[in-house]
Amino acid sequence: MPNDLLELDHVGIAVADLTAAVAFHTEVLGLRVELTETNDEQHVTEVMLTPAEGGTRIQLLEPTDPASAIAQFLQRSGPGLHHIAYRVADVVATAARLQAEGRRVLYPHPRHGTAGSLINFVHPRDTGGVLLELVQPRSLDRPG
Ligand code: CMX
Ligand code: CO
Repeated sequence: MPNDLLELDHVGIAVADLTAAVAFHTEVLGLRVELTETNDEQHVTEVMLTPAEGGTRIQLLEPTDPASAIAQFLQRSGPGLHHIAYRVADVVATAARLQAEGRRVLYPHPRHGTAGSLINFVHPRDTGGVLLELVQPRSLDRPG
């Protein structure tokens, strides 16, 4: 059995109003904002939040471009659950393994994700309906 999906890194939620969504998650749910950043490759502004004892985080995603994946999702489905992200040690290797099994990996090469991570995605039609993100965190020997 493969064992390269190490942890659930985050759950991604598409939002139309980031300020309102952050207010709900902090003031009502009590999550703590870990970081806010704009990702120009993904055309999103995102806020990553952590529950009281840590663990899997929540990623709120607001589109910065009407043609982006998140903007299109909002148009079709409205705000809500968008993807789940697994942490991996080697995103190229895990993507290659899944692709070799005939699943559609969305990028030929990893792109930049949160906090200097490397990311790729597996198409929801090849995973039972859930968009999967693979996240290789930035390591100390791979700055930036
Ligand atoms: N979750 C589940 N199903 C989804 C979905 C989602 N997030 N987005 C689309 N789908 C479904 C649609 O409902 C549709 O289903 P049917 O075939 O049953 O009608 C199908 O997928 C459409 O597939 P498509 O036409 O190939 O693709 P879309 O234009 O809808 O785009 C996707 C979907 C996943 C290819 C696109 O969103 C994408 O490229 N995503 C990767 C990038 C991304 O999501 N970035 C934002 C997050 C950034 C981050 O986490 O850092
Ligand atoms: Co994500």
